[in-house]
Amino acid sequence: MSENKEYNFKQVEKKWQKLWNDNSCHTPNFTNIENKHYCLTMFSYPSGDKLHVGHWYNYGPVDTYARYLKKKGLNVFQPQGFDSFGLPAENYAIKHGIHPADSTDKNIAKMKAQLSSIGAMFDWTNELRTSSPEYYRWTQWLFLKLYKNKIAYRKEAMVNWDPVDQTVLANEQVLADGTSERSGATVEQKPLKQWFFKITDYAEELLDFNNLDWPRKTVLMQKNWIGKSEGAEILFKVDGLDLSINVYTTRPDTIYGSTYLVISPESSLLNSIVTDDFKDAVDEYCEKAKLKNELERTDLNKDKTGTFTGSYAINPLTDKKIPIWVADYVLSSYGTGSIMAVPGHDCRDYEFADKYGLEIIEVVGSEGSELPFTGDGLLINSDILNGLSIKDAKRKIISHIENLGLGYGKTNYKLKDWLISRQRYWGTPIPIVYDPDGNPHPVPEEHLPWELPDDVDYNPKGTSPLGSSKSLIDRTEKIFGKGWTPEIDTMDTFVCSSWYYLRYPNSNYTDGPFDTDLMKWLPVDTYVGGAEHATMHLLYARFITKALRDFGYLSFDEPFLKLFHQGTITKDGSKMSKSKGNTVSPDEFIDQYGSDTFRAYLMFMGPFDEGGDWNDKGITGIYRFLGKVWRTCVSTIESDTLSKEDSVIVNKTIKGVSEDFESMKFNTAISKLMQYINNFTNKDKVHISVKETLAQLLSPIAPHMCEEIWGILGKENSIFDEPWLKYDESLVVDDIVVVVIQVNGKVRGKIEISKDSSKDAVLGSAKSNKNVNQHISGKEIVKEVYVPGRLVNFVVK
Ligand code: ANZ
Repeated sequence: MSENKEYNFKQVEKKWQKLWNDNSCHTPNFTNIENKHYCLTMFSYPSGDKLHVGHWYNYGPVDTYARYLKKKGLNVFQPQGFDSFGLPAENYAIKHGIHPADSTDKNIAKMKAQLSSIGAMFDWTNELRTSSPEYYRWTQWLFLKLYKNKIAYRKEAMVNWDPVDQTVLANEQVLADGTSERSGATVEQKPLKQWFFKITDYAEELLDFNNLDWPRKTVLMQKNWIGKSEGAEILFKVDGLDLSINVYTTRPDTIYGSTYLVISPESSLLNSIVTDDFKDAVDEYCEKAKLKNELERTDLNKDKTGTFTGSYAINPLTDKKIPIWVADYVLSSYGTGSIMAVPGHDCRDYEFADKYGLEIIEVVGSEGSELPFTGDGLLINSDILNGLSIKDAKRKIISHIENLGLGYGKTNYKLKDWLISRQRYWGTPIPIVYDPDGNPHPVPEEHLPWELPDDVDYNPKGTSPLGSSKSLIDRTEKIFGKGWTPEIDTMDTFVCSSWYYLRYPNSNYTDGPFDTDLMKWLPVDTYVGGAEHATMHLLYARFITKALRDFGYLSFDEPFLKLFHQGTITKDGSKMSKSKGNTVSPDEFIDQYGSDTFRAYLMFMGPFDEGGDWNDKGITGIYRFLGKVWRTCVSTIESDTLSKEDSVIVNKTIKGVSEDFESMKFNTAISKLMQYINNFTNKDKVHISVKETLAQLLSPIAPHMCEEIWGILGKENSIFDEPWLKYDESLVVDDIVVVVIQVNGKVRGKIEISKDSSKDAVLGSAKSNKNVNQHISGKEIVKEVYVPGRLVNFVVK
């Protein structure tokens, strides 16, 4: 560290953090909408007591981007807050024996101090905490609006029950192997009365990503999650009964190949369909099915099971009697809960039919391929559909069954309504009370916030902790009357984060959830956070925005225009996270090398969207680099003139770094600045513009140091008020061009040459290109064509 003794990062960083704060540098001018840029990073859970390197990796680089945008002339708003309700905070509190409110406050205080050490442009005047009554009263307001508009509703449903955390989980919190994302326990199914938000009303609109600059992968994940499928519902009469079974199929074209029906074990039709002889076997089968979750039931690799009901249905097109089975590979929660099985063309049906000896009919020509054939082909064995393509056959059969009154075309979505009830303490109380007959009523707005009571044993016992609060029951009876009871579930924490971005522009607003005058600051222009939020938070936020728009509170359709996912920081190969216990604290590095060095090091680790495995070996390299920057800018004597050569370096670096910042390629921006400084470190004198350019380009990455350098260079304004540098086009034109080489008109290679190279030189290097050489060696070159700077063509015999 001796080389760097002139630069006292501790003093400088503290000094600027204080000055920036004292001068409210990070609160934008909220009245200037024209250049507004709302730059948001996903807020964090105060679940542990420390920010780790992974958090920094989200906040540091995004601040660099925000500072770059500010220098480009944008009026940047970068707020910060805490998603302080929810399981992580509650579990932490339980583990440490402290009330969640106290531990949350303490954790937030520590995290705030750490966040401040980043020296980011956070507008702390608009901080928010989702667990504060000033915030959650508006989460409750949101619930009431959804309730009034029939988007929030209550129903009994099978829910995912986590036996370790003793709570219901949303589908998204259950991993593909059927275990809980958080506790790792095998999730069970349990019936409970729950609150839901009807996100399915928005399924179609949520598939529209027009005008959004989002990662393709995330768009695809949301689309798959919503899972739109187009098909038909068709009625099959049950033989001998005055009853029909309605099936959902995406392949109505294959109806002539449907040789049996399957109904789900939960189907309410079962009782009427099962014949006496088969009742015991069916009952036993259905009991067993209860033990499996949806993922196990739909797993393609698992053995298919089922049992015959004793009844038959009539295939409405062939008039043939086909058996009705019950099997758990058919889910009650999708489509109509019953299917027409087509073993010739569906893998699950084929496996099932093969196992139980059911008839298999081929109805799509497979030209020798084995069954089940799921590809494209022409219809066979299908009467009126014979010879048609699948597409045409679908169209024809749908209109045919519609005409016969046997069914109709139908679109289905995999997306289910959002289950928001949690049987936990640390969350927003659901503002609902029940009259003595058990009917739900909304808590009138004048009673909001409907406060979370204190007199609660918050250790999980399998029922909602709020049920143990005497004060909550007393409050309810006092306001509503004797015999009235409160709802004791709290809301999923994802409800809190589904609207927080609306409140930030005025987080102290008391007349509503968000300051309507400031809604021009929305949508968020740049949103950065983890890709793991693709199907939960990011979908919920889109849904809530659309719902609030429909209720007349917002005039835009989407919350986040541009979305970026930072990569993941791993430690020894696995994701750095509190739950894995492999976190690394940034504090010691900041103490030893300073905040700027630490931030720059993180950004230098790899592409921002890829992340990387943490090790601290390279941090001294970055520390030395910043030391060089300091000495070059502060100690090197200034020369009067700027050579053409240096001017080219200056302009090319401005261009390159600007392009890198634009696409958040911070690691390559830093290497360009390293190359830049290497051009000047051995010179006795450098021109002032070399120094100024360096400080300017590096300022978003090392804000404290560059602000200090700016002052030393004699500037009175903040470097962040100084406009981003422009470059001189004429000085950045590359004199290297790529020439394509063809042999007999076919491209055989490419070479890079200097723009001014002579024809002979170009032809010489073209011939020595390895691949080209293979195509001309041993042959006679009859003609050599050269289009300067672009193309060479050798005509050979
Ligand atoms: C006949 C058929 C023939 C089917 C064929 C597929 C291929 P997606 O695309 O996922 O919507 N299905 C319908 N409801 C179901 C349920 N509740 N549980 C399990 N499977 C169900 O798939 C729809 C297809 O999945 C439907 O089309 C149905 O099988 C099955 F060659 O009907 B198909």
